[in-house]
Amino acid sequence: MSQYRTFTAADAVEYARQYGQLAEPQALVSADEIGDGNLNLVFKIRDGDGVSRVIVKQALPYVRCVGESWPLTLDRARIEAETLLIHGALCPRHTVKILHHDPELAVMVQEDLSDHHIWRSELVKGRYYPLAAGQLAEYLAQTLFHTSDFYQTAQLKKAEVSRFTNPELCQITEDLFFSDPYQDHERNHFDEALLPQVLELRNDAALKLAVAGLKHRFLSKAEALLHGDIHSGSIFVAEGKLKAIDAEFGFYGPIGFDIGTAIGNLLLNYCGLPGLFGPRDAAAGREQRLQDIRELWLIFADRFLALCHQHSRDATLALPGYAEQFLQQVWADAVGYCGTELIRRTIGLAHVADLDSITDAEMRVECQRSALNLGRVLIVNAPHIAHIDALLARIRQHG
Ligand code: SR1
Ligand code: MG
Repeated sequence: MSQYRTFTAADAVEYARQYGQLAEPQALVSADEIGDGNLNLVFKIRDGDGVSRVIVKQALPYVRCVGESWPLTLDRARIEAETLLIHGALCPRHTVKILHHDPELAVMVQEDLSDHHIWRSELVKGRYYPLAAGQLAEYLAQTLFHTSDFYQTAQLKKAEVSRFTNPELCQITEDLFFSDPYQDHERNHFDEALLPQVLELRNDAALKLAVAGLKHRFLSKAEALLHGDIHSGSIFVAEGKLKAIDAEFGFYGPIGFDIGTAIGNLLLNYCGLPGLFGPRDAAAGREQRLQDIRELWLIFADRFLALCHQHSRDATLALPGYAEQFLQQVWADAVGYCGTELIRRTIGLAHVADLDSITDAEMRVECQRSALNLGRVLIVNAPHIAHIDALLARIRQHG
């Protein structure tokens, strides 16, 4: 029986030899720890020519970006592997392949994606992947429809909700998205110049009421097995290809949360582009982001509805018109959650390079202001932003 221990590079090589499903496992000779996320160890396992062949990922018993003072369940590694295995079965083209996992060691072996790049890093460099938004929409439609009540039987769905109950990781989201940014909290950090706007957010009663509703729906709407953290740093892209990774926040939650997180990260890039490239050179990229967002929603809605019409197994939910009505609620949730992502990534614990890597301090603050302003507008007005073109109009007006 395996017992948890934190892997060294040598342990990771040995593990990859055993479980990496390679024809010549002894060809694996070295490992680099390359984890730059907030939570885990990630080893690239290389052969004698230095070529990366497989990835070994291990959860640490604490939050890596904070340290041992913030302990965190190792069960997240099981949840991540099992979520990716399910998502991989439903949408193999756009989900990283899990070759092996061990819940006790909190470790998994994944396919190597060295020929891909993290989407956020590419967006920050101004590189455009025209198919990515549509591919992400396909991933979201397939995974969210097939794990929803439209498709799963009520009995199985309830068992799955229990298997994917993820209280500690959900609490991180509950705190970081819906609480910290709206109060004085030691986890928050932001430029002093933003303080007046931050204080306005904390005193905005209508905003806080809308955020309470979003938090309540996050806590209670078990609609589908979400990725739970589908930002542009959890997505690998290459020309014509896209793969989702990093699903440790997976749980049964509101479908609009995944959609809103995805759109929110494209919008963070939209807000940051003038600071990254200068206002004039940013115009084309900003237009691309708006088209990405339009495509993401329209393709998701089209695919999700087609799946409902063709494959719904619940006779009551298959009633003509019900899927359309349901999708309208998903849309309203998505707009609201998108707003919370904009705000928490600007003033909360976990920031993004789209804003924070802007070198000119004044421009950086200006871009952060626009992200905060847009986030507030979207949260407060979500119920009145009826469709994608109304959203794009609001973004053009406030972003
Ligand atoms: C303490 S974890 C901070 C953030 O990193 C993850 O990627 C999630 O987005 C989480 O909110
Ligand atoms: Mg992650």
